[in-house]
Amino acid sequence: MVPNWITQRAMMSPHRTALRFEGEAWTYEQLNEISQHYARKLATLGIERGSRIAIYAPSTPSIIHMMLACMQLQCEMVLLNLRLSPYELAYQIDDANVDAILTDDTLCEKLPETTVTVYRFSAIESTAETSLQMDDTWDEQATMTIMYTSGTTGFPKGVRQTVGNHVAVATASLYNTGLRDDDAWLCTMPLFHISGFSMLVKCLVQGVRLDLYQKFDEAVVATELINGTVTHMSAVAVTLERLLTELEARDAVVSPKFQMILAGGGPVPESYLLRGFERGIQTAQTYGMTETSSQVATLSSKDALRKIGSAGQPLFFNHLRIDGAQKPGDVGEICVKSAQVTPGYIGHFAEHQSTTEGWLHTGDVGYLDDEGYLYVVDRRSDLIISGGENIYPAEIENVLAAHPAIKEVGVCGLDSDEWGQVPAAFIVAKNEAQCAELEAYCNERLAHYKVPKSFHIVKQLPRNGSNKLMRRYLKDLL
Ligand code: S0N
Ligand code: AMP
Ligand code: MG
Ligand code: MG
Repeated sequence: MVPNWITQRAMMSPHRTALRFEGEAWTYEQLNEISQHYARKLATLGIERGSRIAIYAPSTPSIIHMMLACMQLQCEMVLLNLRLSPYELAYQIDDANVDAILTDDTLCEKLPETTVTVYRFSAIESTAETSLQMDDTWDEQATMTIMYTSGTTGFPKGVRQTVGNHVAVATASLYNTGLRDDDAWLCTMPLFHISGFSMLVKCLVQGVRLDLYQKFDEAVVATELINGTVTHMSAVAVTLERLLTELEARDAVVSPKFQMILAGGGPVPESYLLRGFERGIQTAQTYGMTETSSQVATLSSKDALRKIGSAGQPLFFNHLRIDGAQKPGDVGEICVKSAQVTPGYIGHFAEHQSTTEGWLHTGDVGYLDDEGYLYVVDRRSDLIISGGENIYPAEIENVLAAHPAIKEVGVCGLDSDEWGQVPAAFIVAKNEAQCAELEAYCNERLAHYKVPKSFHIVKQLPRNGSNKLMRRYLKDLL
């Protein structure tokens, strides 16, 4: 059992600012009251402990209020990625077998047709409250969030993150970053990813402020850092680079009050870390994933230069191992054992074990040096990471293979200055295939970041002796 974070935090630091958004602010006491108010409205709609509720909304205070209300009720929240196409949303809504969908009024039209009841935030607002006492404690084993992450087969898997998983990260990260009462996290990362949601959890559990933004805007972020209004933020390589370029253009350094950027979600070029130092920024490279409820290893600032390029030592309560490694420096699959690791999946993948003898096999390749610092050298096989969003080639191949003009298709990632990597499609055509037509076909069915940036008509695809597509040789066809 763990205490109800929201009521516990409101009891311990009622008047401390919890959340800021576009000039408005809420204390912990206010967030507690608001969350209970919405929990009682949701209860009137039949939502109760254990209900599985999809949430589809942008990063504004409303989504925080709804998430906290769902926490109060101990619901399972399925957090839907705003960039998905209606087809992709429909798959997740169906796979998760949700009891209801909560959505921001502005996004209602973007939802696919569904038999599931959709409640707009405005409709929830005008619902009467049911009298209800909030639980003082929460079940550690209970699933709090479900986030879909793409898989090698092209079918996304709903990853469960329990109350205990989230507490474990918030605790472990404290040992790494330390904490002062006046710390504040700037959050531009999507709340539907663990990168963003874990910030909300840290802020509640640790009692620090969350400054929320609906979108990443480098000009706004640079100003906040220069003014020292926040102390921490998270970034992926793309947003870090945009921020650095902005600071360089202004010839500015950040305030000494600003402590660090947590950068991960994919490889972070060393040159960005060095450019950050020039601007007074400590950038802590971090390694983690949806299945580990966020960071499992992070480089502390004292090691920033000495160990540049490393994702750091494991956070204290985590155990890392390189599969098959005999000695430091041996490269192999990164395995993680900790209280942060998901207990498993839902829906189609409910029967899949997430761990073997307690170890999560991440699929990522790396090594530990002689002091136990992690170096990630390669991502999970075939995974493309574009601007921090994961794409598996099979997702795109499955869509294109259904197009009448296509006989065979293979997708791989190509390096991109803008996004790190972008997908490219290689096609053996049955008959005349127009690339613009194929692009439109993908645009309708896939999140836009998954739509191949280039289509290449080829005579044949590289295959091995057993006729298996060898994606790593696709680039050679260019
Ligand atoms: C990079 C971002 C901010 C780009 O979004 P932006 O600039 O707001 O784009 P839009 O204006 O919405 O759209 C403009 C056009 O750009 C296309 N587009 C948008 N994003 C991408 C993309 N990623 N790749 C390719 N194209 C993209 C749009 O489609 C649009 O074009 P059209 O008009 O044609 O549709 C945004 O992508 C972003 O926020 N990325 C980050 C996502 C993220 O959070 N990833 C991390 C996921 N991983 C984890 O959560 C695990 C690791 C982790 O927890 C972590 C990660 C980092 C730091 C800390 C942690 C931690 O451990 O705590
Ligand atoms: P996700 O499934 O969206 O949670 O993405 C997690 C994946 O991002 C990991 O499995 C890695 O492939 C990649 N990743 C995360 N952090 C790093 C890092 N520091 N360096 C390289 N790749 C990373
Ligand atoms: Mg993912
Ligand atoms: Mg933009």
